[in-house]
Amino acid sequence: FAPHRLSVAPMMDWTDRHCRAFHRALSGRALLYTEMVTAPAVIHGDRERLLGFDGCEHPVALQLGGSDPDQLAQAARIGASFGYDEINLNVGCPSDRVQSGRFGACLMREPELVADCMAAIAGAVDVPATVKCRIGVDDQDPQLSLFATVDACAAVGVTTFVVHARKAWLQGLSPKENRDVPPLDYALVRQLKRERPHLTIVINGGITSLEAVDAHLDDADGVQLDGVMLGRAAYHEPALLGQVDRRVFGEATPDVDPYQAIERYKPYMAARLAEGWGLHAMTRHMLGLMHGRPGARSFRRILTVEACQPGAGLEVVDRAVEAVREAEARLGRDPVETDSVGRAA
Ligand code: FMN
Repeated sequence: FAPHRLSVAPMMDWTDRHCRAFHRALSGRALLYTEMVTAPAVIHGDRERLLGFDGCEHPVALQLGGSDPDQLAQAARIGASFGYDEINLNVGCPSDRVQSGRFGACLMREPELVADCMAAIAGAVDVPATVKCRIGVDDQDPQLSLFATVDACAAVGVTTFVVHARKAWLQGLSPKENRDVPPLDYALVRQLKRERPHLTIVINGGITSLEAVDAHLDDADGVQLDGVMLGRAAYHEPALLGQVDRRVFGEATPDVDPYQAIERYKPYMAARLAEGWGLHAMTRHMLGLMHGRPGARSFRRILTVEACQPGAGLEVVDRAVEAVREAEARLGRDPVETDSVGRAA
């Protein structure tokens, strides 16, 4: 059992509990990460709101932000008591808010502090304590900064590292630009695995298709990476996840198509609606599900506009699905009528 073989990245404002439950409707095996939650928020904030999740989400990892070992230990303990399967430390987020709190990517400059934090987390919980990091920041030499962070953490017993294979440039780039502009260095991540073969190394950054996932997991150069983490691709084209149990984890199960995923997600949505959640809180994560299919635009529009109306229920989801089925049927009858975004082809 290799839970890290395919994971969905922590994404602030995106991978909330509803999103994770939806992704779980597509894949039983992918490891799902929460958004980053800061250690002080876990300790002092509304824990149920920040940490509550549904049992269907397992395996699910809690990502913490912070740089105070005692606080992180306390937050990790609380996370473990909620039932998270892994506690992950964010050593990659470049936002100003995070830098001023001295955590996230700027910790790439302080490997010993990261190791202290990881020792504190690992000492507080029985579940795995893992790191998600960049290869370096600013003018650091990534050959040195990546190995320094990994080796310091490995020395205190950390065995699993997710590496976003680019630097963060902490001056002058927005967090969004920091996910695209600094160049990717996949070769360095493979080098890390080659030189530290006993560690579990997961690669992340700019991986947009299952063909690319296969290529990263291939051991063509004698290096066998342990896993791939997908961020934006999994969010914008979640149908990808419907193939990963078979294709990446080697399960004998058939793929889950988007229609089946919606049916599987419905009981979760019904339960949350009954608790008073708005439909849109759940459907907003589904907008890309029909990506590439005729009717995808109508699907998105119905789930965006109608799902926001007060009292909107699952009938809105049914209407959105129907719009895709109708467009597919129309296209079947007249293949030149429309393309995937509804334009005349
Ligand atoms: N990375 C984190 O470690 N913690 C976060 O909370 C976090 N929030 C993100 C929010 C958004 C909207 C996006 C797009 C990315 C975020 N990231 C965060 C970075 C992703 O986890 C991932 O490392 C990055 O998007 C690169 O992977 P990708 O190219 O597959 O998207």
